[in-house]
Amino acid sequence: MRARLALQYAGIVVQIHEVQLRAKPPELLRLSPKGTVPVLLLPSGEVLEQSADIMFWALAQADPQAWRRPDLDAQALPWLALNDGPFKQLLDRYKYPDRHPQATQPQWRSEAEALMLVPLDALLQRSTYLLGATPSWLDLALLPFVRQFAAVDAAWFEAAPHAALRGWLHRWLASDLFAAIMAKPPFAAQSPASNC
Ligand SMILES: N[C@@H](CCC(=O)N[C@@H](CS)C(=O)NCC(=O)O)C(=O)O
Repeated sequence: MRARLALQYAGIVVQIHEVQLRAKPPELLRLSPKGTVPVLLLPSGEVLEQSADIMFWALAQADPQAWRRPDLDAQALPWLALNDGPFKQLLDRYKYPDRHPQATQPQWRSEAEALMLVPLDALLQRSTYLLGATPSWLDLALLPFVRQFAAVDAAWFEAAPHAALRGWLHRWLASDLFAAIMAKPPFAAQSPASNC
């Protein structure tokens, strides 16, 4: 989703091939044997197989509102590492507690809350977006994961003491950019809105 958000923001038209993760097409595995999505094949033949790399590539093509400003990376990259590492792991455990019986679902949630939700909420109590008054690539990079987290138990997230984070998420989910990437291309199978 962060890749689609960045491509849409940068105005880059791509041919979207939706894949069923339980039946990965041979072409995907030929381009990227690791078998995860998103994968972007460039006209040059170069293959980008990490969502963050696709996001940065898109912003290098066009960044009309300067969402990647040189001074930001130093602040933003540690958050990306925290999100894609420990937070994503806790999110998976919170989503699928049966696969991770070492702790209960509320315990995984509390760990994730302390690690990520509380610090992000603190940032957003100080500014409208994660790194200031205007959006940056970090908002795009983290949004899909906070959205997934909120969706596990929406009632809990709506009542949790993270009002600034909730407001930020709601603003993004109500944005034209988000609506644009969630719109299904005409030929796509009507599968439920994915989290990827
Ligand atoms: N580090 C990769 C992770 C991508 C990833 O895990 N994608 C999921 C979908 S959201 C996937 O393809 N899962 C299928 C699998 O792991 O087999 C990235 O950021 O692009």
